[in-house]
Amino acid sequence: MIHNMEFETLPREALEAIQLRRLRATVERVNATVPFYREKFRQAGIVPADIKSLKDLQRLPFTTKADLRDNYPFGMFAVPMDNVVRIHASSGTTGKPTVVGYTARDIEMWAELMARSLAAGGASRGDIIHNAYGYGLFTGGLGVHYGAERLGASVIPISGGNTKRQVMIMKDFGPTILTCTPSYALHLAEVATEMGIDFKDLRFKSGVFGAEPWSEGMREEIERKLHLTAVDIYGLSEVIGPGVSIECIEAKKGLHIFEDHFIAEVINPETEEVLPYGETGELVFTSITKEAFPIIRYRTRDITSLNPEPCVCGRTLMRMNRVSGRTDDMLIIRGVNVFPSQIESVLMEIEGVEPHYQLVVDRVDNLDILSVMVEVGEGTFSDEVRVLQDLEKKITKNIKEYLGVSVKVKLVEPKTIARSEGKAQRVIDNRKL
Ligand code: DLL
Repeated sequence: MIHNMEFETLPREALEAIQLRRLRATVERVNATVPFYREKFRQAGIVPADIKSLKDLQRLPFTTKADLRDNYPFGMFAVPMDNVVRIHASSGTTGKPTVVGYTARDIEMWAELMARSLAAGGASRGDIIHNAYGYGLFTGGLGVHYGAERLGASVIPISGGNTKRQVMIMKDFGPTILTCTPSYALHLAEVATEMGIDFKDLRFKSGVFGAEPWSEGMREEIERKLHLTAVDIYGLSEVIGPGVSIECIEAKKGLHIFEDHFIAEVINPETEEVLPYGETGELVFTSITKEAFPIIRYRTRDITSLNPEPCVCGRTLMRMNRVSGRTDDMLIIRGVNVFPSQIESVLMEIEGVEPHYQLVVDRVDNLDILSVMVEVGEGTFSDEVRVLQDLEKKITKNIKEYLGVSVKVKLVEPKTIARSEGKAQRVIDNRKL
């Protein structure tokens, strides 16, 4: 269902007029209130009045994660702390977290976008939302929570972890919508099975899964094991949190970007040139309505492409394709670029393999060696050694064939790869140690 009929179905021209007006106001405001942007604009020789068309966005400098670190914790805020009602932070793998702030109006806007997202994912008033995204500094839990309330649905603020208890509550409360990371969804299914509970007997209709990359094959696996329709939700703390874009349940083909609040571009990460629709590169976002933490041309490091074609659902909002990985996740194995999600796609095609895997990267004599640890099903594991050896060979061969890279495949026993309650750790990189 379309939550905001007016803004989600605007004709392009009307949408662009709104974008330009909001972009100009944002640039004006950050120039006046955030020393970092004022200085960046000065260095680029740009004044806010130079932004006369949407194309002029390309004249503005990019903002990077390093810029946010340099201004840690509150240096990028565009309002006095008196007006900040919420703070979130994203942990990241190294160093200090990235800190973001929200005014009361930002929270309102975010709740509206999350209500739109949940509606696109099949939720409405009367639904019970089992929200297993983590509550805390992470934006997932509270983001979904406010959206669910805005929609008028009932929300179970279960957060992540304590999985057995989650399953009991699912059985007793009869939630109809599941929200969590795709990896945790699979873990929930696994624990339910151990407890003798079949998702077939639960009431779930759909799940809104995101916060980490996942493949089409993983979607099929989740839909089969959890007996629900799985949609992809995308977002990042720096832009707002979850609710930047979402698949519609009607098409499940690309994520509609809430363009009345965020302008998306895709660039070549090396040359920084803006790429035409359809071409794959790094996603860049500019927020055009946020008050406390506006962001100009933020380089997300996420890799995708944009699709402006109309969608069957009736939304006119442009779609981005599923994020296949991050520029900083890319492994270069003997000269070949590989993303963990590509390995996942190959694994998911193979019979007998479970959706639990981990990639280990080592550097030996200046060469990156990639080991793929993957779990096999109980049935397969009890088979003869020869069967396992054949499976191992098959995986190695398929990865070589599809991705052009030689890897070491190691089959491991069921349930030996650590399960995640939030974002799964798919890569163990021993090169930095
Ligand atoms: O993960 C916000 C979120 C919460 C999104 C709940 C969806 C659901 P961060 O912790 O700041 O925010 O991490 C943002 O996670 O730049 C992507 O690399 C990755 N990511 C988020 N959603 C997806 C997705 C939240 N659907 C970073 N597919 C982003 C692939 C995703 N990657």
